[in-house]
Amino acid sequence: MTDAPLILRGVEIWQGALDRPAQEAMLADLREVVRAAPLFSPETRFGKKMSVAMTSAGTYGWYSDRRGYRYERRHPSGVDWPPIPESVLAVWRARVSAERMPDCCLVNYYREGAKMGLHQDRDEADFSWPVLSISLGDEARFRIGSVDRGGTTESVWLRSGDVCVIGGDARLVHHGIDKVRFGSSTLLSDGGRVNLTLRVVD
Ligand code: MD3
Ligand code: FE
Repeated sequence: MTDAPLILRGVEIWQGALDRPAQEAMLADLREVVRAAPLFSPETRFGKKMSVAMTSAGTYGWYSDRRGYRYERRHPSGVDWPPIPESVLAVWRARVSAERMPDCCLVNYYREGAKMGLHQDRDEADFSWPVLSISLGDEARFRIGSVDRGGTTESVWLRSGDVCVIGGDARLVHHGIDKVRFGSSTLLSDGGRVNLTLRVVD
């Protein structure tokens, strides 16, 4: 990789980092993950179901219910989360570190109309590790604010194969997904968007 990333409020966006064959191979690996640990839509602590469906791979999975947001060692069905696919770990190794692997790969699935409100990712123990995100399928408008609540925001469209690295001063910025242009990509035959976030949790 010789080209430089787009940088928006400290978030590194590597557009087109994964070519189509790499995206297809990763999606095939993710189908195995979803077979072992089916997608579910968690409830927020306000008792409202999220529009995004999700599951995880790795030692920890992200989970939410009326008791709040947290990492859990098992899928709600009681099974361990499946291992993070090698195709996904390879992206982390290339872009973040070969010294320490992530212990959570959150898989977000956006059906038609799904979105994610502005929030911070702060359930992890050590914010010195960046979060790495991989977008697959339909394009989505990603919004970035600042570390403090309120203030201005900026947005950028994330497309299939884009990789974001969020570290340093950007690690605690507010961010969200406004909307997905449903059916804009041919990667998923039924449409929709998959986003992976890789994190070091503890
Ligand atoms: C900026 N997911 O799962 S990925 C999430 O596209 C999440 O599904 C979005 O936000 C999605 O928590 C955005 C890009 C991203 C991921 C983590 C971040 C941006 C971030 C952490 C801090 C700041
Ligand atoms: Fe987030």
